[in-house]
Formats: sequence, structure tokens, C-alpha cells
Amino acid sequence: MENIIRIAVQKSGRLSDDSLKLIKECGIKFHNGTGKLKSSSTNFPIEFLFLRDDDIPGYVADGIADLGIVGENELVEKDKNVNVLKKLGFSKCRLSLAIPKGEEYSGINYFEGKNIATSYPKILENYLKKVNINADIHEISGSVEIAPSIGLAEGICDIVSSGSTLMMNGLKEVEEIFQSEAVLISNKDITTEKQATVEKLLFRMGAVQEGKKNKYVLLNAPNDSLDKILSLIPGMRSPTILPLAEAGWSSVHSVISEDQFWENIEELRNAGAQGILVVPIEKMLI
Ligand code: PRT
Ligand code: ZN
Repeated sequence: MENIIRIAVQKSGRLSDDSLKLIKECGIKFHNGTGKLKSSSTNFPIEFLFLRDDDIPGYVADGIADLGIVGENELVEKDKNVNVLKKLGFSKCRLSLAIPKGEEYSGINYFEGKNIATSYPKILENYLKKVNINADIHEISGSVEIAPSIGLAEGICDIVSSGSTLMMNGLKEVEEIFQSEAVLISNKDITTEKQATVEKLLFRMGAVQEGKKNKYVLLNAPNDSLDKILSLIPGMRSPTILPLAEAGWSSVHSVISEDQFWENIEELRNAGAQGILVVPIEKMLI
């Protein structure tokens, strides 16, 4: 039982679905009935705590939870003493300064002596210090985007994803000050027994992430253009080549990153590749 780890995940919000999806993709089974604060897995030594994201860094720093999944914005703002184990690639967003659309913006000096409303006073304060600007930070906990229109502040510093919230509120983004995505954090003093479980989880998460980055590609190619085609899709170690029933043709199988595939698709076709299949990979163990 000493090897059972506890992970804190957001109860409901923008991080919840992707956090639970990642855990499920790691082959970990659990029930998360609505309203439950705690749950455990039936096939992996892990317990779940469902919390507000604001509380996750503190629970992990205090050792109530061994691990947590939280946005970097929340982690840096809370400034707790934890380890970051892994970037998870979801809930990506940025923290930006924005001002009313009609205002002219000439640079960061615009904010000198101004009032800025935000839910992220620490990150903003650090940024303003770095760029040598003195501004008044007005901390509010939500609906930051309405602050300028009600006369509470001249600018805001808030999370932006698509930018439509700013636009709907007559604001424009003028400086990006911080980039964020979900990260896996851990307590600083994990016992050796628990550490072994953490390693197992990290191994599985790594395999899921690698699988997502890569695709399994199958294509048919005339033998005389195999060299060219192989140079365009190098495999994990080297591609598999099988003869087709039709003389002079081969089937090439390989694993390549999706980005690389799209970059080379035209050249592959020009080199004579046909019947190209791109198949998702569920997990990849290198
Ligand atoms: O209840 P709890 O405290 O747990 O949740 P919460 O309401 O504090 O957070 P939640 O669920 O809204 O967001 C959790 C985390 O998701 C954040 O800490 C970020 O790391 C990340 N994230 C990603 C976002 C967004 N995208 C996002 N778009 N968090 C908030 N927003 C909001 C933003 O505040 C603004 O109001 O969406 C609006 C902007 O979106 P666009 O698309 O209009 O630009
Ligand atoms: Zn929150």
C-alpha cells in the first residue's frame, strides 16, 4: 500500500476532460462519479483528488497529493515549492495585456502609471519589474475583461486563447507576457516506494505523448524511386520494405512525425509514392 500515489486533478473546468483522458489513455481505470471528491483506480496504485485548480499547487506542495495536473499560469502565480515533471501539451493559452480597442498603443510605456486589472498579480508584477514599468495592479478574481468598461482599470492582464473574449469586450491584445500549458507537478519529497509508481506513470504518459506526435505511414512505391522516398520518410530505426505482388513495386512502412509527413507529402508524390495511408499510433515505446 505504500506505493499508492495520489494525484490532484481539476474537478470541473478547462483542464478536467483532457487530464482524465490522458490518465485513461495510460490504461488506468477509475470511476469519477459527479460530485465525488475522491476516487481510486481498479488497476493501478493511484488515488484521485478532484479539486479547484487554484488549490492544486498548494495540495501538492503540502504533500496531501503527490502529483497534480495544473496550468503553468496557476502554478507560477501560486509560487509553491513543487517539481514540474512533464509538460502535457493541452490547455494551451497565454497571459496578455489588453487595452480598449480605440486607444493608441505605442509600446509598453503605455502602462506607466496606469491601472491594470488581473487575476494574476504575481506574474504581472514580475513582468512589469522586468520591463521597468510602474503601474498599479488591481487584483480581481473573475470577469477581468469588463474592468475597463466599468472604469475599474485602464488595461487588463488576462488569459487569452482564441481572443474572442477580448474582442467581444472592445479590447485589443497588446503584449503577450506568459505562455502556459498543463503540466504534471509533484511533491518534492516522494518516498522511494511511491517514486516507483510515479516512474511507471511517467513511462506510460511518455508513450501516449510519443504516439500522438507520430503516425504510421504505409505507401506503395516503384522500386527505382525507393531511395528518394526512403530519404523523405526515415523510420524509427529504418523503414520496412515489402515487395508487392506487382513486379517492380514495393510497400514501404514507417513511423514518422506528423509535421515531417506534411512537409514531405508533395515530394513523396512527385517521387511516385501511391496509395499513401497515414494511421494514428495509440502508444509508442521507444
Ligand atoms: O473552478 P476552477 O477554479 O477549478 O477553474 P477556473 O475557472 O479557475 O479555471 P478554468 O477551468 O477556466 O481554466 C483552467 C485552466 O485552463 C487555466 O488556468 C488555464 O491554464 C487554462 N486555459 C486555457 C484557460 C483558457 N484556455 C481560457 N481561454 N483558462 C481560461 N480561459 C478563459 C479566460 O479567462 C478568458 O475569460 O477564457 C477566456 C478567453 O478565451 P478566448 O478564447 O475568448 O480568448
Ligand atoms: Zn481556478
